[in-house]
Amino acid sequence: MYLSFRWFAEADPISLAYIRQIPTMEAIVTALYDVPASVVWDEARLRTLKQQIEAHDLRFDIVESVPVHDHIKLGRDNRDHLINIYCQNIALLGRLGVKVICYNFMPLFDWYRTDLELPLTDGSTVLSYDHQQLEGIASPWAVTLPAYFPLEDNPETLKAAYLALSEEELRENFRYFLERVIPVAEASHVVLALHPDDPPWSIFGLPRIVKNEEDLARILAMHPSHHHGLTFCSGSLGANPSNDLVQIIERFGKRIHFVHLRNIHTVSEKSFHETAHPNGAGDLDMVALVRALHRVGYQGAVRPDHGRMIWGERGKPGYGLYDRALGAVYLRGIWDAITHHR
Ligand code: DNO
Repeated sequence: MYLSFRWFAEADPISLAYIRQIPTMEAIVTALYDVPASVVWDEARLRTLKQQIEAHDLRFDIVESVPVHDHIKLGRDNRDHLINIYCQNIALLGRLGVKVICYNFMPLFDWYRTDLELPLTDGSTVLSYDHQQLEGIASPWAVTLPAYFPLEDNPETLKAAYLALSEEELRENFRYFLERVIPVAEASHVVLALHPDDPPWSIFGLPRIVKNEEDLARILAMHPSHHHGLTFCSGSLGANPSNDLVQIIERFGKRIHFVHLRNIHTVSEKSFHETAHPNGAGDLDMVALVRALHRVGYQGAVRPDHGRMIWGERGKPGYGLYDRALGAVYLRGIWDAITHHR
């Protein structure tokens, strides 16, 4: 594995110079976050981004995400046009040397939390999710999380359309998308890495199709190409304690193209909060996950996913510098302990 770090470019209070100082950090994970899903990305802007990253001796080889337009997920009549734009973005990123595109197929919302600043007893704050609280939320759009792309439709209209869509229909719309983008990914030497649903269950009554091992198996069976793969995200899948994360890594290892590692603590059913990365800080066994990744021969990027806000840092919820840097070094330490032979 090698280390990578998510950076929100000009919208990020953290500088590349600081990220560079995290020991053994190799790559930046980013995107053009202000561009809606119906638009082909600007090549000049991407080239500038790449130069900036490389000027700090880091690589620009992972994009997270290229957003999938809601009309594609809904299977609307204009989907071929929008898929074509998606294909143009894949080809463009491939030309720029990007190797991995992380994306998701979650209706309307990307990830979701009900509290962005839950205080822990150590004085830090974390992101948390409580399903009961979610059900009482008057406006789902009151919570703004990092990495949401601009919506191009009225959200209530979209929500109503999704509520009428079954999981089976959403899955078929995913298959339709996949059959058209995978050949382009192959020709562009880019692998696509589908991110699981976060949290891994239906929210606001919307269908979700990437929640557990069975979903992942179905999805991978839709297309045999190596370019159709997964982002393994411990915090997303791990929020459902019946997901066996080690088993998921072992079963789908060859199709895992990108890894997000973070820890969480489950408070009660469908209620959890994030924690620092190490074993013991949360319920997930990070050491077992890294060992499993090593066993399946994983060679791609790992990024320390969300961290706590510590040491007085202010910034994007979950995406501060300090705790993610601690997480990075911890994960790297586990990897070294497994792989280092004198
Ligand atoms: C949250 C992230 C997600 C992820 C997308 C991938 O922190 O893990 O926003 O980037 O779901 O498309």
